Amino acid sequence: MSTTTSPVSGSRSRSLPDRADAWATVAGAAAAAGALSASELLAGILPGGSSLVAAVGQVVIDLQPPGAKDFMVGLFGTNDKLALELFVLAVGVVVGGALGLLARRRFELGTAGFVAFGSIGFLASLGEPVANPAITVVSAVVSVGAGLWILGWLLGSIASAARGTAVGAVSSGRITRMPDWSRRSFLIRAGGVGVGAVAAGVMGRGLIERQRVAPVGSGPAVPPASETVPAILPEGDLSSSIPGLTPIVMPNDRFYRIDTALITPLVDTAGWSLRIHGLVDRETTLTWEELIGLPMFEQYVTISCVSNEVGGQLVGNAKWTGVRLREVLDLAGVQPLATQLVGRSADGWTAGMPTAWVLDAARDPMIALKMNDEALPPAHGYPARLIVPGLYGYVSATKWLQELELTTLESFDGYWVPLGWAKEAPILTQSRIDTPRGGRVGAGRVPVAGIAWAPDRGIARVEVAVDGVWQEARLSSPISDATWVQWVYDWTATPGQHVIQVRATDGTGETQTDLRSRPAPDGARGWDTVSVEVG
Ligand SMILES: Nc1nc2c(c(=O)[nH]1)N[C@H]1C(S)=C(S)[C@@H](COP(=O)(O)O)O[C@H]1N2
Ligand SMILES: [Mo]
Repeated sequence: MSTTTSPVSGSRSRSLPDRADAWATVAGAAAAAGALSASELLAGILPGGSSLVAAVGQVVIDLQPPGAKDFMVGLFGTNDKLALELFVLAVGVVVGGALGLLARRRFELGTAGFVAFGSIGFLASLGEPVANPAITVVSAVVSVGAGLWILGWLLGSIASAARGTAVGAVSSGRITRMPDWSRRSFLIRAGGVGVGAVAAGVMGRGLIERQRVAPVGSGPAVPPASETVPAILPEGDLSSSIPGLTPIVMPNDRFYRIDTALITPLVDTAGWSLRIHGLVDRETTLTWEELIGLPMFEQYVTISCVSNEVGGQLVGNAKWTGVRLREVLDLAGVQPLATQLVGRSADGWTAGMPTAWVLDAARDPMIALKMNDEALPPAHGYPARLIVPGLYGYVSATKWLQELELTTLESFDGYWVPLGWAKEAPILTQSRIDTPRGGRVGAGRVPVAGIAWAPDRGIARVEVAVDGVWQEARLSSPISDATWVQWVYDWTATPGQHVIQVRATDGTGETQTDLRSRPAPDGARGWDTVSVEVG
């Protein structure tokens, strides 16, 4: 450009690099999105591959950064997982934007950044139990390659537009913008990459989850139980006549799910074994065949998440089939010094519970292999998990079980304990109003109904208050002290605004406190309360 350029056109020509920088940022962000979605798609197509986003997200969960503790407190449900993965994705796209800027100046720098990015994802995926390192390396290389190709392609279109502008600037002395045609074509390309990335990412994640719906065990199937429980008849389930009431047995596909695994671990029964070690007389390892050769029994047990809020849905009742935990522990011989049993999963997660609780003959803790007569769904711990009546899931219900370690209460803390949750956590007595859940109802006879649970003390009584006047509700016949009951109160609703509350009394005679508390550190307290408008 000549030195005679006027100050005005000089300032205009400075706006070109600024715009080109903005476009380079967009190019880098699109390239990062392309790379991440390529990895998602590859992981969906190649079993044993690993999603870069999930791998990095898993590291974030497992590192539990101390500063993020408050954000992390809460036992990973579907929404937390989605939020974390979207966060990782957003960081990836922002870093990609920065790399786009670098790459516009020196493409090697951008390349180095993308390679570093891919390497971090690869290293993160090494911690994933189901990832195959060879497949992961290939998919990381292909993903980074796809990102760099997109970056080069988009930056190339900015560069050619800029060259066109420079020529125009010389000839006309005033064109300082990317011409419309090339800006449009850049935006179409970048937008196309973005749309393609979202589509590939969604499709890839769908394929990944599909791999994990059906059990993959190539070992023999679980034999029928020798000790069975009677089926629940329709007349024993009040939900058949009360719309909105929770069924006695929660179907597997509606059962709540909580765990720290972003991608469901896939465990094959063929290579699976259960190691029982620590303070035992003889360290013992059971293969899948050996485990399913033990006597099999069934029981209904209600499990709950400590993160369940008053009125929340993180509780479920299922028929579990499996072997008695004590029978397995006896094979190894629990030493008297052992005060804690630790369950450890295929993904390294741990739960610690008092041996006094699991060895108490009054209850039947189990290694469950079936849920409602089907092999455990992968999301619920296939092929084997612990079910311990009376304890919250985070201190007991180890899914994808691989190890039982006997130790002392002092010498080990399970996964959630250092994060501020109670070391010992029996399930608190709770009750929930399922219907009406609020809003408007018609006047006249309205069944107020829900469930109540106090595993494994049992439910003695449920009371319902309408506008503060307590009345006893009728209960479904309890399956056992370890399971929830349904309750119904036949209310004659009169026009106006009403407040409905519920409270349960457990088998020891203790009634739920009305003092509300948050779930942390040992479970939420308080009465479920809804307001309804009748008329
Ligand atoms: N391996 C593993 N097992 C786990 C968890 C986990 O994060 N990893 N979460 C526990 C928690 S907090 C609960 S509440 C129950 C939930 O079991 P569900 O998902 O089958 O309902 O699983 C428990 N078992
Ligand atoms: Mo939980």
